[in-house]
Amino acid sequence: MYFNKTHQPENFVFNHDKRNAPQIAIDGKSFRYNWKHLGENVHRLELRERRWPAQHSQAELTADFNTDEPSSADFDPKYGVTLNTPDGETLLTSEPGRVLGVSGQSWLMQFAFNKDMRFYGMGEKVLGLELSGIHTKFWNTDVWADFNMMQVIHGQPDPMYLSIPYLIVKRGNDYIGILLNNPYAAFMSTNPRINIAGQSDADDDTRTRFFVGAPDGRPEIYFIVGPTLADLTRKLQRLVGTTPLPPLWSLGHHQCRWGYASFKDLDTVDQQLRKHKIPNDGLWLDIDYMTGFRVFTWDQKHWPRLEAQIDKLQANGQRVIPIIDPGVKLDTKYDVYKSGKRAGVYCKNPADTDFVGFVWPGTTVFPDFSQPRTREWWAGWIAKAVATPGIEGVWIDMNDPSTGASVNSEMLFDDGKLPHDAYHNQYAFGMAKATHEGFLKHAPDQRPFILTRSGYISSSRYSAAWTGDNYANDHHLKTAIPTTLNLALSGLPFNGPDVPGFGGDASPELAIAWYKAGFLFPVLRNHTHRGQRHQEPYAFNARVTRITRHYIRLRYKLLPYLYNLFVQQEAAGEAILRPLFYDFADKAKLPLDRIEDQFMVGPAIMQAPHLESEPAPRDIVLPKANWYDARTGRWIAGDRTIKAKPDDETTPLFIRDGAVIPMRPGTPTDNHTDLADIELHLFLSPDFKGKATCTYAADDGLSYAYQRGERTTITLDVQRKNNHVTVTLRDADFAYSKLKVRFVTYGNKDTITLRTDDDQRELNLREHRWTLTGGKLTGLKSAPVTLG
Ligand code: NBV
Repeated sequence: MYFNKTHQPENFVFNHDKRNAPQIAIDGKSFRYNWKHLGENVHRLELRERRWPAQHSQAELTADFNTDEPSSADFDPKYGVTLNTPDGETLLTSEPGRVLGVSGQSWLMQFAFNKDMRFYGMGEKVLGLELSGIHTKFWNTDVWADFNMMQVIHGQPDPMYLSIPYLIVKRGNDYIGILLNNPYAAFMSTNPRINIAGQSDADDDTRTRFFVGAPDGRPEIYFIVGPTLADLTRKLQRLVGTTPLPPLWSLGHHQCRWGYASFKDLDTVDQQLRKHKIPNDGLWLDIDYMTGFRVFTWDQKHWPRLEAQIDKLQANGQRVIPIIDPGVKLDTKYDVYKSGKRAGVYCKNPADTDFVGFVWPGTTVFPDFSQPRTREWWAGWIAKAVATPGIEGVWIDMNDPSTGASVNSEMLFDDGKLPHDAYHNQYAFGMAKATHEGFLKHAPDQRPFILTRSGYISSSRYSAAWTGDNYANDHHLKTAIPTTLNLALSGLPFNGPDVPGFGGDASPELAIAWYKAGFLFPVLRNHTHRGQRHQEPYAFNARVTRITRHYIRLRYKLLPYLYNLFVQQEAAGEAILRPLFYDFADKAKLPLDRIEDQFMVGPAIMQAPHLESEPAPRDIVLPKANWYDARTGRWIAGDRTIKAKPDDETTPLFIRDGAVIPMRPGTPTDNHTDLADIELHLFLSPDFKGKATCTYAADDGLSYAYQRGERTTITLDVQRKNNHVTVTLRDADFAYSKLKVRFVTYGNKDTITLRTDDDQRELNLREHRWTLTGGKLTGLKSAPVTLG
């Protein structure tokens, strides 16, 4: 397949219908259409015609929107779509006379382009944050196998492992989203210049349009009017499925390496991490643990006494997370192969035998996850594999699917009836869903952690994603931020890159820069290619150990905050990492629309890291607010750009005025986080007016008991008047447990009154010094108060 050529409207025939026509007519064929307002300004357009007999997408969409909220959009066969703001301002229209085009099995919709449009989303792309002027495909690749290594290391390979055909169009501070529920190699073009062999000076007469489409598959398109980016993201997330609350331990630091060859290696990592008091939650096993790379086997020779060994690690607080590849070795003596053969679960080829590819174990067959019976069979093997105590998560790889030297077009689905292209992009989604089923089969009340390489629309329901095989260089460090942000805006917030780069050797400076930039990414996993230098946080030198440890500890200190962002994600679809224009209005005076080296972690924290291994001074845009500069402990005014100089220990990190941030007490040196034992940091500047509100939830961090009501939730209103801070507790429910809380405030003469329903008391405050990003901060801290 060509990755850099896409369908062009010039080769399509378009409809020319009258207003209100009951059907769309193209080239003598009649297309039935259905335009439906699903509620809350979310709309679905479906087209039916004989050439697309069935819907092949298995994405799990939930159209659970409030239909009382009016729509500000419309569809008509002559004029196509019109998407307005709720106030009636037009944001998007189809291009007149070019509403819908078809060309054989392919279809596309074309829209009028306006210069003020900005584009985002598109799932996993390494093309930067703002996506104007590109044409791109949605086709899961195995990046290192499908692209030239120079492009992998220094360039922008496209498409990547994970496909979500979703486009965000921004106009000023209004946003719309277009989601194609289509598993084929969908395509999008955001008004690129004509480009011939990399030269872009051809006569350019096409730049009035942008379009989206697919080479096959029944058209089903969702049009969402934000109006804000936060509204839009919440709606998309509810449509495709929010991320189920993950186990708390999955949000910790994880240590991986392709090449850990025995339990001795894992013990060494565990000992080193404990020796250096670096909190860590997961020790990851790459393919080295299997017998001849056969999935669902353990190499007893190099990994003897499995249960006892994992038990020992578990006693030290570590969880072991093995890799699982989908390919099953074609070996008639191998149980897994034999049972799959008996159950008839493998993909077929056109010759009606099992499709064979070449992966780690050699000749390999592939479970056909499009089939419920295959998922059931797979879930059975997963349930067995994770029955070993201490295994509460797995890592699913090579599910693009990667088939080595075999062309994957010959890998068919649904007993050979479904062409490869109809399921390719969904393969990892089916694998994650089946893996999830397996976990629940074994332990129905335990939240599993599944990390996937590839994915599709709705992958959020079953797995987190890491962004695949990156490289230890400045280029990959820089692209990691826009990639994770666009993934979050596309409905997959639980993601992150390999830190400090999978391929190549990170220099000590680069490792520090990666940790400073990535320590609050939703997934934080240190991973390295076999044969490269060891890149564990303690493996460089004392300076790297000290600095990376500081940031890992800071992540653990902020875990109650991070966890609560996930609570909000599950409940309302709120993004976790997000670009600045998610929380702040974009203004001509201080444009935010292309800032891809700064990001918000939830609504309260902004990072602006130095993204080089030789850090250089940089500009930081401070959106309109007061900001607490965590390096100096001073409040500074926003709505301007400031200069920042790099220094060894610190990273630019700012807290927004009015933030109430739940944290772990003290300096975490291990991974024992108790969500019911916290500090609440009240970041209220002397100028703070009004009321800050914070809702905090605590539960066991492990099971589904919270869904049965076993959760503690409090809401606090916080006000400041000069040096006096009043904290009012309301809407409290202590169904999980009481809360032990210490309050921290940042004015050095502050007093705090705590009001609850039946009590009002002044808190005793003592000076509190601590380190946030390297600089020493001084605040006032109360003794623990028990709520509930
Ligand atoms: O299993 C080996 C690697 C793994 O470490 C990596 O994280 C995956 O993305 N795997 C790919 C297979 C081969 C990589 C060249």
